[in-house]
Amino acid sequence: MSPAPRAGTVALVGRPNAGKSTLMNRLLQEKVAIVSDKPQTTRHRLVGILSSERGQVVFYDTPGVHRPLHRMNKQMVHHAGEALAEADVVCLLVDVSKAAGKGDAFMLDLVRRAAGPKVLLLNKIDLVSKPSLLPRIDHYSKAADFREIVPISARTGDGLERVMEVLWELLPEGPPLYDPELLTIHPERFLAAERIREKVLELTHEELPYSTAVVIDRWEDDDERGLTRIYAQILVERAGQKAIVVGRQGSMIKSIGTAARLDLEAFLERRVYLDLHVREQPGWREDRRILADLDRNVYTG
Ligand SMILES: Nc1nc2c(ncn2[C@@H]2O[C@H](COP(=O)(O)OP(=O)(O)OP(=O)(O)O)[C@@H](O)[C@H]2O)c(=O)[nH]1
Ligand SMILES: [Mg+2]
Repeated sequence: MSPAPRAGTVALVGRPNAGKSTLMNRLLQEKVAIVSDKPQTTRHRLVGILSSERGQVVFYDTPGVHRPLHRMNKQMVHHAGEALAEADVVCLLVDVSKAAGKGDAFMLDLVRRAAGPKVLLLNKIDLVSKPSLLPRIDHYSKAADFREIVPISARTGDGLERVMEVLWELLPEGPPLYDPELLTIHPERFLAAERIREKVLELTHEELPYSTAVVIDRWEDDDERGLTRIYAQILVERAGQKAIVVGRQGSMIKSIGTAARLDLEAFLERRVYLDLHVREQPGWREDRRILADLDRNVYTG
């Protein structure tokens, strides 16, 4: 007899850049969350749904926990805290290629307070030697009550079978929470805006990745021509930032636009006309209304 199906929520939490979004995408075998080499990429609680004959795992990919300096960042950290408190199982991801610091101690403290079972995922083992993991494992096994400590590489897939095994064992028995056909609950518009933001993150540096947001203004499906027209704005905070995103004779915005359009065409499986406009919006990261608008798009189309 096959075991009773299981279903529940799993929060992926950790410091910025630990590899949470990479891990969720890898486990889902689909790109739901955008990924970048800059910290603070994920800004909301993202839902990724994995359904199989064993049941359903609903992943919460969360913003990396950091010391928030803007209203937006406070919200980010709040989203992570909420996911942590609500999930059936908490997975703490740690980047083992970096030395543990104060931020890690703070993160451990948050995780320790979660009620449900906790699992520690030591990520990026492709970057370090195996023996160097041993003192880390020893440290964390004393620091919190982890049901399991699994060394993984979200990039290569190393250790992920074990992760799934552990999660299935820890999740409660029960029916699926969502339609098993669903991969995520986020509307296409939000996922498209994120993909555009991913290209901004990829192609810009310094403070720009932190101070940009993407807003979709208009979305027109032209079924006759098999084309979707997307009009989007890239918000920046200052005139100098706008100049960088636009680039010399528009070269940067053109590169962002081309990369984003190709990605959107593959994602939407149709031709895309993408119109990008850079808008200076001083202090948007503090602006309640703008933040609320950005937030709303995450869950409703
Ligand atoms: N070498 C290596 N790189 C990894 C691995 N997992 C993630 N990365 C890289 O680490 C960087 C951060 O990955 P993300 O998945 O965006 O990290 P995150 O934890 O979601 O980050 P935030 O959303 O900013 O909190 C990216 O450049 C990834 O390609 C891994 O196992 N090995
Ligand atoms: Mg992320």
